[in-house]
Amino acid sequence: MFHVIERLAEELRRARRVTVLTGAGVSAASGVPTFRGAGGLWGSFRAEDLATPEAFARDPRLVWEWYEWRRAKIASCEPNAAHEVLARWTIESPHHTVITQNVDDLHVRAGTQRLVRLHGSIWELTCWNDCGAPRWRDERVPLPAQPATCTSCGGLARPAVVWFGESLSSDDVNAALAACSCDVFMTIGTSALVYPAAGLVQHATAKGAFTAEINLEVTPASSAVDLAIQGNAELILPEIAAHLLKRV
Ligand code: BV8
Repeated sequence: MFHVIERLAEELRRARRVTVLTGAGVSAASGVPTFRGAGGLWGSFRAEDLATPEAFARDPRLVWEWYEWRRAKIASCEPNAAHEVLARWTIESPHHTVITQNVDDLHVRAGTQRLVRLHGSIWELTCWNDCGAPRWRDERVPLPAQPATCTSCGGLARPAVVWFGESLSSDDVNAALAACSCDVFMTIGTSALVYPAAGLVQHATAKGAFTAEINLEVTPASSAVDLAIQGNAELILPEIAAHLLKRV
């Protein structure tokens, strides 16, 4: 393990621009269930049943129940060492960017600079009927009304997250693509199954980045990266940070 950590630390020492893509695995140590792991969020539900506009149109109350359950869970979670190291890197260097698929906002709470939240935030809501009201933040758990209502038109409100079959914001996609022009690209704690996020590692490779993965398991990205490290992000990232502090 030592040599892969040292190898990645070496690349990071030499790098000017570093971009990190994170998934649910970086929040696992904080107690936020992952989607597909054991005891994952989707264990008792199927994504198609819940994280889609069709599901919401069919049964907004059920979809809100799932989000309220997740909001309550996430409300009691704190950022872990993985979030802290990544946040520190973005504070120490203006050329470090974090792109996350997570909607738990733990990267925000850790103080991460230059954060691209590809799939939105579970703490933000927007009008289901597109009445024109800008999205708003409401961290109350539970929300005062079920299903939640729009603060502007009083109609149905929805979580301001990107569901399957919905396009991501072009600003976020462009920011993520721009960040792929980097020296080191790391994909951490994601099963690399959901697009377009999962396509970013190929984009970074095409831009000449050294690519690395940190994950507990082998994923479709593992064979595409230059260096695949198997382990816990909350343990490996602090180890890499410690190597970077060592005199070279
Ligand atoms: C789009 C937000 C254009 C909501 C999420 C058919 C119809 C329509 C679309 C498609 C289709 N077929 C394919 C698509 C595209 C689709 C897609 O990719 N589907 C997949 C399933 C094949 N993508 C989309 O629909 C996207 N939009 O393409 O728009 C378009 C428009 C119209 C029609 C077609 C295309 C939108 C995708 C966004 C979906 N929203 N979430 C919410 O969260 O409630 S996705 C959801 O999965 C999460 O956001 C999460 O980010 C994402 C990926 O999951 P992961 O983060 O990777 O988590 P997972 O549990 O899977 O893995 C955790 C990993 O961590 C594991 O590998 C584990 O080993 C590791 N781990 C665990 N602990 C640790 C660890 N690693 C390190 N340390 C640890 N301690």
